[in-house]
Amino acid sequence: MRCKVNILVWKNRVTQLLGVQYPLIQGGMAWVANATLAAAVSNGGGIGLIGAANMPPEILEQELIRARELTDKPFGLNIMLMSSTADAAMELAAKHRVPIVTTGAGSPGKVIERLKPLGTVVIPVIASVAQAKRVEKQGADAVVAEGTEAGGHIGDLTTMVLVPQIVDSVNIPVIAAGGVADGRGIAAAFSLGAEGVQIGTRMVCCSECTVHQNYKEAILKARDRSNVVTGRPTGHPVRCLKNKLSARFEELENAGASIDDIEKLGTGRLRAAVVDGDIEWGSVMAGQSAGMINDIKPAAEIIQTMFNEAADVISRLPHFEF
Ligand code: TUI
Repeated sequence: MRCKVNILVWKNRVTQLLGVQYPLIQGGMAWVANATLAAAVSNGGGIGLIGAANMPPEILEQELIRARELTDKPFGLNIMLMSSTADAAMELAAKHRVPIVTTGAGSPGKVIERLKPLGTVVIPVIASVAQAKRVEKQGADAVVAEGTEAGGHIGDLTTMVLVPQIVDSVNIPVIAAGGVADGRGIAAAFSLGAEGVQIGTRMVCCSECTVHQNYKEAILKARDRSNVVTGRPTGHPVRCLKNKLSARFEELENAGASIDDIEKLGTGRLRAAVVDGDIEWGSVMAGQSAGMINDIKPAAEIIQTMFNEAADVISRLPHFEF
Protein backbone atom coordinates (compact mmCIF):
# COMPACT_ATOMS: atom_id res chain seq x y z
CA MET A 1 0.00 0.00 0.00
CA ARG A 2 1.31 3.45 -0.84
CA CYS A 3 0.84 5.87 2.06
CA LYS A 4 0.10 9.43 1.08
CA VAL A 5 -0.25 12.23 3.59
CA ASN A 6 -2.62 14.85 2.31
CA ILE A 7 -3.26 17.53 4.90
CA LEU A 8 -5.60 20.25 3.73
CA VAL A 9 -7.21 20.92 7.07
CA TRP A 10 -5.12 21.13 10.22
CA LYS A 11 -7.37 19.70 12.86
CA ASN A 12 -6.06 18.27 16.11
CA ARG A 13 -6.30 18.76 19.89
CA VAL A 14 -4.57 22.13 19.68
CA THR A 15 -6.79 23.64 16.98
CA GLN A 16 -9.81 22.39 18.92
CA LEU A 17 -8.53 23.72 22.25
CA LEU A 18 -7.71 27.13 20.78
CA GLY A 19 -10.66 27.35 18.37
CA VAL A 20 -8.33 28.26 15.54
CA GLN A 21 -7.56 27.39 11.91
CA TYR A 22 -3.83 26.64 12.31
CA PRO A 23 -2.16 25.10 15.41
CA LEU A 24 0.07 28.14 15.88
CA ILE A 25 0.60 30.47 18.83
CA GLN A 26 2.66 33.62 18.57
CA GLY A 27 5.39 34.11 21.19
CA GLY A 28 4.57 36.52 24.02
CA MET A 29 7.52 38.76 23.28
CA ALA A 30 8.04 41.60 25.77
CA TRP A 31 7.72 45.09 24.17
CA VAL A 32 7.10 43.46 20.77
CA ALA A 33 3.83 41.59 21.20
CA ASN A 34 1.23 44.35 21.28
CA ALA A 35 -2.41 44.45 20.15
CA THR A 36 -1.41 45.22 16.54
CA LEU A 37 0.75 42.09 16.24
CA ALA A 38 -1.68 39.92 18.21
CA ALA A 39 -4.61 40.91 15.97
CA ALA A 40 -2.57 40.35 12.78
CA VAL A 41 -1.65 36.80 13.86
CA SER A 42 -5.19 35.99 15.03
CA ASN A 43 -6.67 37.39 11.81
CA GLY A 44 -4.16 35.18 9.94
CA GLY A 45 -5.59 32.03 11.49
CA GLY A 46 -3.24 31.53 14.46
CA ILE A 47 -3.41 32.76 18.04
CA GLY A 48 -1.90 36.21 18.49
CA LEU A 49 -0.72 37.19 21.96
CA ILE A 50 -0.16 40.40 23.84
CA GLY A 51 2.98 40.10 25.95
CA ALA A 52 2.20 41.65 29.32
CA ALA A 53 5.85 41.50 30.49
CA ASN A 54 6.34 44.61 32.67
CA MET A 55 3.60 46.70 31.01
CA PRO A 56 1.84 49.03 33.45
CA PRO A 57 -1.67 47.57 33.99
CA GLU A 58 -3.48 50.64 32.57
CA ILE A 59 -1.52 50.32 29.29
CA LEU A 60 -2.13 46.56 29.18
CA GLU A 61 -5.86 47.14 29.59
CA GLN A 62 -5.85 49.55 26.64
CA GLU A 63 -4.01 46.93 24.56
CA LEU A 64 -6.61 44.27 25.46
CA ILE A 65 -9.41 46.61 24.43
CA ARG A 66 -7.58 47.52 21.20
CA ALA A 67 -7.02 43.84 20.32
CA ARG A 68 -10.78 43.20 20.64
CA GLU A 69 -11.40 46.12 18.25
CA LEU A 70 -8.86 44.79 15.71
CA THR A 71 -10.02 41.17 15.60
CA ASP A 72 -13.12 39.12 16.28
CA LYS A 73 -10.97 35.99 16.43
CA PRO A 74 -9.64 34.50 19.69
CA PHE A 75 -6.37 35.98 20.97
CA GLY A 76 -4.31 35.59 24.11
CA LEU A 77 -2.20 37.18 26.79
CA ASN A 78 1.29 36.09 27.88
CA ILE A 79 2.03 36.66 31.55
CA MET A 80 5.73 36.87 32.46
CA LEU A 81 5.68 35.47 35.98
CA MET A 82 8.92 37.13 37.11
CA SER A 83 7.29 40.54 36.63
CA SER A 84 5.96 42.58 39.54
CA THR A 85 2.88 43.27 37.37
CA ALA A 86 2.07 39.56 36.83
CA ASP A 87 -0.84 39.57 39.32
CA ALA A 88 -2.35 42.67 37.74
CA ALA A 89 -2.05 41.07 34.29
CA MET A 90 -3.83 37.97 35.60
CA GLU A 91 -6.69 40.10 36.97
CA LEU A 92 -7.02 41.91 33.63
CA ALA A 93 -7.17 38.54 31.84
CA ALA A 94 -10.05 37.64 34.19
CA LYS A 95 -11.84 40.99 33.82
CA HIS A 96 -11.64 40.99 30.01
CA ARG A 97 -12.29 37.25 29.68
CA VAL A 98 -9.17 36.72 27.55
CA PRO A 99 -9.74 33.25 26.07
CA ILE A 100 -6.11 32.03 26.11
CA VAL A 101 -3.29 32.77 28.59
CA THR A 102 0.28 31.56 28.27
CA THR A 103 2.78 31.98 31.10
CA GLY A 104 6.56 32.13 31.13
CA ALA A 105 9.57 32.43 33.40
CA GLY A 106 8.04 30.88 36.51
CA SER A 107 5.53 28.58 38.16
CA PRO A 108 1.95 29.18 36.91
CA GLY A 109 -0.01 27.52 39.75
CA LYS A 110 -1.73 30.72 40.85
CA VAL A 111 -2.69 31.68 37.27
CA ILE A 112 -4.20 28.25 36.61
CA GLU A 113 -6.14 28.38 39.89
CA ARG A 114 -7.52 31.86 39.20
CA LEU A 115 -8.29 31.62 35.47
CA LYS A 116 -9.26 28.01 34.75
CA PRO A 117 -12.59 28.28 36.64
CA LEU A 118 -13.48 31.18 34.32
CA GLY A 119 -13.00 28.96 31.26
CA THR A 120 -9.65 30.45 30.25
CA VAL A 121 -7.33 28.08 28.40
CA VAL A 122 -4.01 28.22 30.31
CA ILE A 123 -0.82 27.10 28.55
CA PRO A 124 2.45 27.42 30.49
CA VAL A 125 5.71 27.77 28.59
CA ILE A 126 8.20 25.33 30.14
CA ALA A 127 11.74 24.16 29.43
CA SER A 128 12.05 20.81 31.25
CA VAL A 129 10.19 17.54 31.86
CA ALA A 130 9.83 18.26 35.60
CA GLN A 131 8.14 21.60 34.89
CA ALA A 132 5.82 19.98 32.30
CA LYS A 133 4.73 17.26 34.74
CA ARG A 134 4.15 19.82 37.50
CA VAL A 135 1.96 22.12 35.39
CA GLU A 136 -0.05 19.17 34.05
CA LYS A 137 -0.82 18.20 37.65
CA GLN A 138 -1.77 21.80 38.40
CA GLY A 139 -4.36 21.68 35.59
CA ALA A 140 -2.67 23.22 32.54
CA ASP A 141 -4.58 22.66 29.29
CA ALA A 142 -1.42 22.22 27.16
CA VAL A 143 2.25 23.14 27.38
CA VAL A 144 4.61 25.04 25.16
CA ALA A 145 7.92 23.13 25.23
CA GLU A 146 10.47 25.84 24.53
CA GLY A 147 13.94 24.77 23.41
CA THR A 148 17.10 26.77 23.93
CA GLU A 149 17.04 27.90 20.28
CA ALA A 150 14.32 30.39 21.25
CA GLY A 151 14.97 34.07 21.82
CA GLY A 152 14.78 35.83 25.17
CA HIS A 153 14.83 33.99 28.50
CA ILE A 154 15.65 30.33 27.83
CA GLY A 155 16.31 26.91 29.32
CA ASP A 156 19.20 24.70 28.28
CA LEU A 157 17.70 21.81 26.27
CA THR A 158 17.29 21.91 22.51
CA THR A 159 13.85 21.66 20.93
CA MET A 160 14.93 18.39 19.26
CA VAL A 161 15.47 16.60 22.59
CA LEU A 162 13.03 18.54 24.79
CA VAL A 163 9.84 18.03 22.75
CA PRO A 164 9.86 14.21 22.52
CA GLN A 165 10.72 13.86 26.21
CA ILE A 166 7.83 16.15 27.16
CA VAL A 167 5.49 14.34 24.75
CA ASP A 168 6.39 11.08 26.53
CA SER A 169 5.88 12.59 30.00
CA VAL A 170 2.47 14.27 29.80
CA ASN A 171 -0.96 13.56 28.33
CA ILE A 172 -1.89 17.17 27.52
CA PRO A 173 -1.03 18.50 24.04
CA VAL A 174 2.52 19.77 23.48
CA ILE A 175 3.28 22.86 21.42
CA ALA A 176 6.90 23.11 20.21
CA ALA A 177 8.88 26.35 20.38
CA GLY A 178 12.43 27.39 19.65
CA GLY A 179 13.97 27.30 16.20
CA VAL A 180 10.72 26.97 14.24
CA ALA A 181 10.59 29.57 11.48
CA ASP A 182 9.35 27.75 8.38
CA GLY A 183 7.29 24.77 7.21
CA ARG A 184 10.21 22.39 7.63
CA GLY A 185 10.32 23.30 11.32
CA ILE A 186 6.58 22.68 11.69
CA ALA A 187 6.90 19.27 9.98
CA ALA A 188 9.84 18.45 12.29
CA ALA A 189 7.91 19.54 15.39
CA PHE A 190 4.98 17.33 14.41
CA SER A 191 7.38 14.44 13.77
CA LEU A 192 8.60 14.84 17.36
CA GLY A 193 5.03 14.49 18.62
CA ALA A 194 4.10 18.15 19.01
CA GLU A 195 0.58 19.17 17.99
CA GLY A 196 1.32 22.84 17.50
CA VAL A 197 4.08 25.42 17.25
CA GLN A 198 4.86 28.70 18.97
CA ILE A 199 6.45 31.24 16.64
CA GLY A 200 8.37 34.25 17.94
CA THR A 201 11.31 35.57 15.94
CA ARG A 202 9.66 34.90 12.55
CA MET A 203 6.71 37.06 13.60
CA VAL A 204 8.97 40.00 14.52
CA CYS A 205 9.60 40.19 10.77
CA CYS A 206 5.97 40.47 9.74
CA SER A 207 4.73 43.70 8.13
CA GLU A 208 2.29 44.46 10.95
CA CYS A 209 4.86 44.13 13.76
CA THR A 210 5.55 47.60 15.14
CA VAL A 211 9.15 47.10 16.34
CA HIS A 212 11.67 49.67 15.08
CA GLN A 213 12.77 48.95 11.50
CA ASN A 214 16.39 48.59 12.71
CA TYR A 215 15.29 45.61 14.85
CA LYS A 216 13.69 43.87 11.86
CA GLU A 217 16.75 44.58 9.70
CA ALA A 218 19.08 43.16 12.37
CA ILE A 219 17.14 39.88 12.19
CA LEU A 220 17.16 39.90 8.37
CA LYS A 221 20.95 40.41 8.42
CA ALA A 222 21.55 37.72 11.07
CA ARG A 223 23.35 34.55 10.02
CA ASP A 224 23.66 31.10 11.59
CA ARG A 225 26.07 32.20 14.36
CA SER A 226 24.79 35.71 15.05
CA ASN A 227 23.25 34.72 18.41
CA VAL A 228 24.71 34.75 21.87
CA VAL A 229 23.39 33.96 25.36
CA THR A 230 24.06 36.61 27.99
CA GLY A 231 23.24 36.75 31.70
CA ARG A 232 24.01 33.12 32.59
CA PRO A 233 25.55 34.09 35.97
CA THR A 234 22.31 35.86 36.96
CA GLY A 235 20.31 32.63 36.56
CA HIS A 236 18.28 34.30 33.79
CA PRO A 237 20.07 33.52 30.55
CA VAL A 238 18.81 35.54 27.60
CA ARG A 239 19.40 34.79 23.92
CA CYS A 240 19.88 37.81 21.70
CA LEU A 241 21.82 38.97 18.64
CA LYS A 242 25.53 39.74 19.10
CA ASN A 243 26.24 43.46 19.33
CA LYS A 244 28.19 45.96 21.45
CA LEU A 245 25.91 45.32 24.45
CA SER A 246 26.36 41.53 24.29
CA ALA A 247 30.16 41.98 24.04
CA ARG A 248 30.06 44.17 27.15
CA PHE A 249 27.99 41.50 28.94
CA GLU A 250 30.60 38.90 28.02
CA GLU A 251 33.40 41.14 29.31
CA LEU A 252 31.62 41.66 32.62
CA GLU A 253 30.78 37.97 32.96
CA ASN A 254 34.36 36.86 32.15
CA ALA A 255 35.71 39.36 34.68
CA GLY A 256 33.51 37.78 37.35
CA ALA A 257 31.38 40.92 37.85
CA SER A 258 28.63 40.86 40.49
CA ILE A 259 25.12 39.75 39.52
CA ASP A 260 24.00 43.25 40.47
CA ASP A 261 26.35 44.87 37.96
CA ILE A 262 25.36 42.42 35.20
CA GLU A 263 21.65 43.04 35.87
CA LYS A 264 22.23 46.79 35.93
CA LEU A 265 23.76 46.64 32.45
CA GLY A 266 20.55 44.99 31.18
CA THR A 267 18.11 47.56 32.54
CA GLY A 268 16.00 49.27 29.87
CA ARG A 269 17.96 47.66 27.02
CA LEU A 270 15.08 45.76 25.37
CA ARG A 271 13.03 48.93 25.13
CA ALA A 272 16.05 50.75 23.65
CA ALA A 273 16.27 48.18 20.84
CA VAL A 274 12.54 47.70 20.17
CA VAL A 275 11.31 51.29 20.52
CA ASP A 276 14.36 53.47 19.80
CA GLY A 277 16.02 51.13 17.30
CA ASP A 278 19.33 51.12 19.20
CA ILE A 279 20.54 47.77 17.92
CA GLU A 280 24.15 48.30 19.09
CA TRP A 281 23.57 49.09 22.76
CA GLY A 282 20.04 47.69 23.04
CA SER A 283 19.07 44.05 23.71
CA VAL A 284 18.02 42.53 20.37
CA MET A 285 16.34 39.39 21.70
CA ALA A 286 15.95 36.83 18.91
CA GLY A 287 16.10 33.08 18.48
CA GLN A 288 18.62 31.03 16.54
CA SER A 289 16.13 30.94 13.67
CA ALA A 290 17.07 34.58 12.92
CA GLY A 291 19.54 33.27 10.34
CA MET A 292 16.66 31.62 8.44
CA ILE A 293 14.57 34.76 8.13
CA ASN A 294 15.10 36.77 4.96
CA ASP A 295 11.93 38.73 4.28
CA ILE A 296 9.13 40.77 5.78
CA LYS A 297 5.62 39.67 4.84
CA PRO A 298 2.11 40.07 6.27
CA ALA A 299 1.46 37.74 9.22
CA ALA A 300 -1.35 35.91 7.39
CA GLU A 301 0.94 35.18 4.46
CA ILE A 302 3.72 33.93 6.74
CA ILE A 303 1.32 31.55 8.50
CA GLN A 304 -0.28 30.24 5.32
CA THR A 305 3.08 29.75 3.58
CA MET A 306 4.53 27.95 6.60
CA PHE A 307 1.65 25.49 6.86
CA ASN A 308 1.46 24.89 3.10
CA GLU A 309 5.19 24.18 3.15
CA ALA A 310 4.80 21.86 6.15
CA ALA A 311 2.08 19.87 4.36
CA ASP A 312 4.30 19.69 1.27
CA VAL A 313 7.32 18.52 3.31
CA ILE A 314 5.26 15.82 5.01
CA SER A 315 3.74 14.63 1.72
CA ARG A 316 7.17 14.41 0.09
CA LEU A 317 8.73 12.26 2.83
CA PRO A 318 9.80 8.94 1.28
CA HIS A 319 6.87 6.58 0.99
CA PHE A 320 7.43 2.94 1.74
CA GLU A 321 5.80 -0.02 0.07
CA PHE A 322 4.34 -2.53 2.53
O1 TUI B 1 9.77 33.60 29.36
C1 TUI B 1 10.25 33.30 28.30
N1 TUI B 1 10.96 34.15 27.54
C2 TUI B 1 11.27 35.45 27.90
S1 TUI B 1 10.72 36.27 29.27
C3 TUI B 1 11.57 37.61 28.81
S2 TUI B 1 11.60 39.05 29.77
C4 TUI B 1 13.05 38.84 30.61
N2 TUI B 1 13.99 39.75 30.43
C5 TUI B 1 15.15 39.64 31.06
C6 TUI B 1 15.43 38.59 31.90
C7 TUI B 1 14.50 37.61 32.06
C8 TUI B 1 13.28 37.74 31.40
C9 TUI B 1 12.19 37.41 27.65
N3 TUI B 1 12.00 36.19 27.14
N4 TUI B 1 10.06 32.07 27.79
C10 TUI B 1 9.34 31.09 28.48
C11 TUI B 1 10.20 30.34 29.41
N5 TUI B 1 9.83 30.06 30.61
N6 TUI B 1 11.42 29.88 29.17
C12 TUI B 1 11.83 29.28 30.31
C13 TUI B 1 10.81 29.38 31.21
C14 TUI B 1 10.70 28.92 32.55
C15 TUI B 1 11.74 29.07 33.44
C16 TUI B 1 11.59 28.67 34.75
C17 TUI B 1 9.52 28.35 32.98
C18 TUI B 1 9.36 27.95 34.28
C19 TUI B 1 10.41 28.10 35.15
O2 TUI B 1 10.32 27.70 36.43
C20 TUI B 1 9.10 27.22 36.89
C21 TUI B 1 9.30 26.45 38.11
O3 TUI B 1 9.48 25.24 37.97
O4 TUI B 1 9.31 27.05 39.18
